[in-house]
Amino acid sequence: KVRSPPELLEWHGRGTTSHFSEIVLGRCFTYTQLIRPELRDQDCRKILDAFKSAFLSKNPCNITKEDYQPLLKLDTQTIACNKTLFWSKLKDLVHQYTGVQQELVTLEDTLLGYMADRLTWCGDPSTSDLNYQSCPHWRNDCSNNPGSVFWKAISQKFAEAACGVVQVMLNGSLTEPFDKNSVFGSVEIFNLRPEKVHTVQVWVMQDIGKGPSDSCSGSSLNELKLIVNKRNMTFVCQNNYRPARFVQCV
Ligand code: 2NF
Repeated sequence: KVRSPPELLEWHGRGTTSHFSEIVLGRCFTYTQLIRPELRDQDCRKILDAFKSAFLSKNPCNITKEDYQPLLKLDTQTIACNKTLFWSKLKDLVHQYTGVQQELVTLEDTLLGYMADRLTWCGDPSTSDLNYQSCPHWRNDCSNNPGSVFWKAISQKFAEAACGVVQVMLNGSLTEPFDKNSVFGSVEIFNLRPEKVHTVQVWVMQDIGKGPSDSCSGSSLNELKLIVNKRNMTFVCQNNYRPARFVQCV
């Protein structure tokens, strides 16, 4: 296919990350050989093929969760109870915190989340190639694009697998720390299994230097509390959880 000049870009989002396949394959080997050697028998080429088959040669605005099922089936990783950490609007702080508190597992610490983090990818119905020029932007083009559907599908599976107490880190410097349109607020919270998850423990973290505020008593967190209680789980909320406060300072 001939490269289109920049003014004729099909979509408004950035194109597939250069060397996408090599990065995904390399990350898969890094993860399964070095980070979680108990997964060393996973077949990374098979995983990469299933990943690409989910979206190659397809309309990148018509991707469904089913497209990713073969990939999700290859991932057999389990996560211990009480170790799952969800987050919304606080990606950097969460990963700084899990850097020191290595027991906790975010989606980006699972095989599929680790492989895909910060990458973009899409295909095109008229070719079997990746589209390196542009991919649909989730707000400006379409929500059923390969990236958004992937994150929702693996977020759903991650939430369904959680058990015991789950932790959630939210951004207390926003007027709505709990955003019901976010992946956490629309997918993860509704896919926790109350038979397995007894408590949702929320840490609301404020930016350093902002005056004290009590987000846990605000209307946004109350909305989350109502959802959690209605689903028969216990809601616990803490403002500026101390152990995470320390990593904010460094
Ligand atoms: O990129 C990731 N690592 C990622 C993306 C989406 C969802 C991770 N998640 C999982 C994590 F495990 C968290 O528990 O969901 C939770 C965070 O998602 P959120 O939507 O609650 O939080 P945001 O900070 O609003 O979004 C996280 C990242 O995803 C992008 C957003 O730009 C940010 O970089 N994002 C959010 N919604 C969409 C969407 N519909 C999206 N990207 C594409 N399509």
